[in-house]
Amino acid sequence: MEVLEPRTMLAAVSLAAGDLNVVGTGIASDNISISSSGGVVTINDPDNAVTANSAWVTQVDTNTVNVTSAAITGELNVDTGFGDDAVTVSNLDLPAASLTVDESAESFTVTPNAVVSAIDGLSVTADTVSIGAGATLSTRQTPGDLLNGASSGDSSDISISGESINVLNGARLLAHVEDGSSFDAGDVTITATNTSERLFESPIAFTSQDATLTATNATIRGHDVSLTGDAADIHSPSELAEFVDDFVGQLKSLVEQLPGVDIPTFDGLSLSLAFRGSSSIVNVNGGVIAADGDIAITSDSTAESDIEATAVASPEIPIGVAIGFTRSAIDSERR
Ligand SMILES: [Ca+2]
Ligand SMILES: [Ca+2]
Repeated sequence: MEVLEPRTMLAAVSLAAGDLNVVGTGIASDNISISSSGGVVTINDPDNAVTANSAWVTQVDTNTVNVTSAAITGELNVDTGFGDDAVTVSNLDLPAASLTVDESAESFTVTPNAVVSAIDGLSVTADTVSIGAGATLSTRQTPGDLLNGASSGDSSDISISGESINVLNGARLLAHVEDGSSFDAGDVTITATNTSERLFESPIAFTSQDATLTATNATIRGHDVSLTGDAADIHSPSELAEFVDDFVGQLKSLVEQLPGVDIPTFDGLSLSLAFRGSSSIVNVNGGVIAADGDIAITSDSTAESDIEATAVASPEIPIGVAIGFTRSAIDSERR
């Protein structure tokens, strides 16, 4: 009987120079939740151990640590590393810090009706971002109501980027100051982007690179407010040629499955066929977008398909087919 070696998969939380660093397990899938109550920030991962790794961080149980929020005077950084990682934020008050979630997170979720306040800024990058219905993200400094209270200091920037971003019904992103304030508003920048270069999965494949930003009945206020969708499909033809060489033996049966391609009578052929697409959609349904600077809503997509056939079994019949789709849409409905 094989005995598995014990493995240590720990997330670690440490405070250094005012920065609270939440470092995930590395390759394991982290499932980190962050919240605060009564001036204490709690970090929990129900799936992995979380260890207190410095002074000011208190071990609560195997999966949970606490930190006094006033001790966090720089950034609260979340770095989840490799693996399919989730970061979830519910009610969170950072009265002296910013929140930064880097691109190592696959998903970032704010729970419905949560209030997340970080006066030094909010910066989130994840493949999928979901801001729950009725939730508030704020960088405002105000003793009053986060929407209508008078500012007591500058507001910081809110930046959110990902492949799929969904601001659910009635959520609010607030980086403004009130009219006539002597303080400055922050910018709100939301960018749905998908422009990475990908490998081909097979010589005959449809792959699409999509970026989607949806905001439903959202309130978004700041200095400059921008909502952007940007998708581009990029590849290098040399990659494709290698795959075609590998798959050439299977091409005949694949070609026979394609409607409108009438070449099954050839025993040997080389075919490279790729459908490439990209779409970028920005969808704003209702709500209020207000800026004392500029408002920009843009959507852009490009697809490239410049492949070439490599003739292997039948040099006289090289076939190359490339089809590129591109779709770019802005759907904005103001009430
Ligand atoms: Ca991880
Ligand atoms: Ca990851």
